Amino acid sequence: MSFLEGICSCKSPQLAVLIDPGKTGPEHWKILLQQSVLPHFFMVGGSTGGQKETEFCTSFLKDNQSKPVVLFPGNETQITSHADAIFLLSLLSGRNPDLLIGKHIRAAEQLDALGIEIIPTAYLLVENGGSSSVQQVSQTTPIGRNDNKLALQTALAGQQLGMKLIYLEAGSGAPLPVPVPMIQNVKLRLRVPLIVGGGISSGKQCSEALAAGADIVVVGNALEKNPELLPALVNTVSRHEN
Ligand code: 1GP
Repeated sequence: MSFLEGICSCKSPQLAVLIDPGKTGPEHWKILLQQSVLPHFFMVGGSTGGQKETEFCTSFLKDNQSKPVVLFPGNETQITSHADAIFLLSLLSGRNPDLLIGKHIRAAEQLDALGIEIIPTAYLLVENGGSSSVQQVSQTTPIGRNDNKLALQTALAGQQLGMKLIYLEAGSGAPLPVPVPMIQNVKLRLRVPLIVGGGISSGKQCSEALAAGADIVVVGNALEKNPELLPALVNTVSRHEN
């Protein structure tokens, strides 16, 4: 079964832990892996790291635990064959052609040769009450926090273009996560799985995103600050199992 088939056939919500190899190293990763329970899968990526850091981190995770590892590339160099899959992100909330298709073209031959599972993912940046690195790096305007209509239209367009996942992103370390009404509104009309991330730093926020309809919740920053929060987040997600 492919990684995507596993996600689509899973009736229960999932927790993904995002590891940024440009900001953290083996000391941090070891503490995460020593926790009593692990997330459903790991994501590797960030705004600064390159190929070397991505490969090192991905190999470390594959060698030291058994959960899938998925690339979440912040740029086209963050690619390695050691991962199980890659979220091939297209920033549909913005109008930066490079992030819609340009980088994808530049990485296409390399990706094709790697042979890892490619998961086309509609990436929607949502206003977060501040500014995030993805906002600065992408030079795009995020979807307004109250613009549920635009969020839904953009998510549906992604689905109609054949994208396999929709990712509502408030940005790493966001002061405010994606609003609950926006998650609810998008989820109502969506047939593909919905990922929600950015600024989720407690079991309560994780629970709210799941109750609103997120199929996968992503947590990064909060675990960089406190890896020991992981078991509480895993327990929160398991309480939402059907
Ligand atoms: C960022 O959605 C992810 O791309 C995770 O965000 O680091 O704020 O948890 P945080």
